Amino acid sequence: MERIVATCLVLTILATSTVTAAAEATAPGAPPEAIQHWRSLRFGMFIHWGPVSLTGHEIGWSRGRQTPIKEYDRLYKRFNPTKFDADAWVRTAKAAGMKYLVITTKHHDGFCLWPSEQTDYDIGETPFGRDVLKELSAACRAHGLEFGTYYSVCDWHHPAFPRGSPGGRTTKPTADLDAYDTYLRAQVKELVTNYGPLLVLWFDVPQVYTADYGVPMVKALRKLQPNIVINNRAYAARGRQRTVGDFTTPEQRVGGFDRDRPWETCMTICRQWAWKPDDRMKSLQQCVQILLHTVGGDGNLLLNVGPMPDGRIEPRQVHRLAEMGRWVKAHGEAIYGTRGGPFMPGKWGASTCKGSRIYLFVMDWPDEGPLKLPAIGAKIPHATSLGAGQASVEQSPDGVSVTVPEPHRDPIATVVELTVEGKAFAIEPVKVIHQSNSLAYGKKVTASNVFQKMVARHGPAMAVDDDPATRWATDAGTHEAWLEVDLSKPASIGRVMVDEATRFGGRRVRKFRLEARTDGAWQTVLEGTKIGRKFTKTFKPVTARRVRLSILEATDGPTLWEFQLFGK
Ligand code: FHN
Repeated sequence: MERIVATCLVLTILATSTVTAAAEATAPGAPPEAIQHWRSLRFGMFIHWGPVSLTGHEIGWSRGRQTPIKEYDRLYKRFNPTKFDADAWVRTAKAAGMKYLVITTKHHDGFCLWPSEQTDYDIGETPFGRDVLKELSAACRAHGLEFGTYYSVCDWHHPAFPRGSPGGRTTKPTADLDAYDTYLRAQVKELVTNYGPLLVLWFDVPQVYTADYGVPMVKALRKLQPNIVINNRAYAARGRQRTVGDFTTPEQRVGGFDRDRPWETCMTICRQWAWKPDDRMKSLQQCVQILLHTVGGDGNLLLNVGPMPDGRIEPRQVHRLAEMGRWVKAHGEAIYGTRGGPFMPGKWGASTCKGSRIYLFVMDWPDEGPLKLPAIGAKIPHATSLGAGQASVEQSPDGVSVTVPEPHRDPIATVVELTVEGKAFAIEPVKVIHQSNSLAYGKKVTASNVFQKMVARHGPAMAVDDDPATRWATDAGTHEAWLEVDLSKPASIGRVMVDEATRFGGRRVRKFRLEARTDGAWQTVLEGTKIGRKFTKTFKPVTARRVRLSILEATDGPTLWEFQLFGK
C-alpha cells in the first residue's frame, strides 16, 4: 500500500511540476483587441540612440570592437544632445505616416535613456540629464502617436549578466542571472509604470535569459499593463522562439505572408541601426515598396532612424520620411486598418483588403498587355484607380486582368481599388506568379557551368522562371560561361532582357555576345561589355529556335536573375 501511495505522490509531484513547467513555458498573451489595434497601425518609427552616437559606430556591437570598452563606457560623460527636441522627432514620424514610435531605452551596452533607480549608468548622469522617455512619451501623446519601448534583455555592461562585449561572446566572472533578473524586472517595472500606457514592449537578444526567468517576468509586467503587446524576444526559447510573445520580428527583411501569427518587420532606413555619418540611405521607392510588401504580407513595418549625437534626426532622413509620408498619406485608406492579401506579395506588387475592398499596389507591369492575376473566389463588379488615372479590370474563370494606361501609372506603385461581393478578407489568398511573357519562360535551357553543380537551386532554369528570387549561378573563378535556350520551335526574336544578380559581387560581366542558331551556324545578334540590372536591348529581329548568351569575360562567376527573350 505504502509503495502505491508513494508512487502516486511522486507522479503527482512530477505532474504538478510538469504542468508548472508547461505553464511556465508560455506567458499569457495580450488581449486580441490589443493586438488588432497594434496591427491596424501598420507603420511605426524605430529609434536606436545613445552616447554611442558620438562615435558613429553601431550601438552595443562596437563596444570592445571599433571602440575599446573603457572608452565606450565613458562616452555618457560627454553625451549632451542639446538639440534633442522630442516634439520634432514625433512630428517627423507623423509626417512619414507613422502611427507609433519605439525607442531603445537600453540597448546591449546597458546605458539607460531614462533616470533609472537601478543604476547610475543612465541619462541622469550625463551633462544632458533630461529624461528622454518622459519627453518623448509626452510628445507622442500630444501628437496622437502611440509610444513603445525597446529593452535589451542582454546587458553586456552589467556585471551580473553572464555575457559581455565584444558581441556578447565573453563570459563574466561576476555572472549572477538571478541578480540580473531582479535588476531587469525592476527596470521593466519602471518602464511600464512611469511613461503612461505603452503600445509595445520590444525586448531584444535574450541570450541566456530563458523562459524560467522570462515567463514570470512577462506575467508580472502584464499585471501592470494588461494590454501591452510584447514581441517574441522577451526570453530565449530554443526552437520555439516564434511562439514567444504576441508577434514575430523578421529583421532587415520583409516577412513572409502570414495572416495567422502577427508579425512586424524591423528595418533600418540606412544600413546601421545607430547613427553613422554618410551611411547609405534607402531610396523613396525602396522605403515605400518595403512598407507595401510588408502590409501586403499582413505585417507591420518598424522603420528605424539613428539620431545624431546633437539630438537631431539627420535632415536627409527627415526629408526622406516626409517624402514617404506624402505617398503614404495619399493612399492611407489602402494601408491603415487593412489586412494583407488576398493577392500575395511578389515581384508584381502586393495587395491589402478592408471590408469589400481589395487594394492592389502594382509595382511591376508586364512588358506587354495587362497585369494578369489569378482567379479569386469573388465577383469584382467595380474597379477604380486610387491615383489620378483610370483603371479597368476584366474577370474570367482564368483570372483577373488589370489595365492602367502607362501615363496613369505610378513608378512607386499604382494603386487600384477593387470592389468585391462580400468580405474581401474571406477570399482565399492566392500566390501571384509574375508573367514576363518571355519566349524563353520555362523552356529547356543548358549552361556551361553551374555553381557547385547545384542544378535545382542555381541551374540555368532559374534564369527563365520569371522568379526574381532565383538565379543561375556559376562557380567562383569562372571567367567565361554560356547559357543556351531551346525555344522548342523557331520564333522571331527582337529584344532581350538580362538581369544580372549584381547583389553578388556587382557587375561581373565585362564582355558578352548574344547568338541565334540559324542555318546550322551561330549568328551574333548583339554584343556588349556590361550587363547589370535589367539590361534590355532591341536588335534586328531574327528567327531561330536556339539562342545562346556567351559571356566572354567576367571578373568572377557570372550569375543572372533572369534571361528573357521577346518578339520585339
Ligand atoms: O543586436 C540587435 C541590433 O543591434 C538591433 O537592435 C536589432 C533590432 O531589431 N536587434 C538586434 C539584432 O537582432
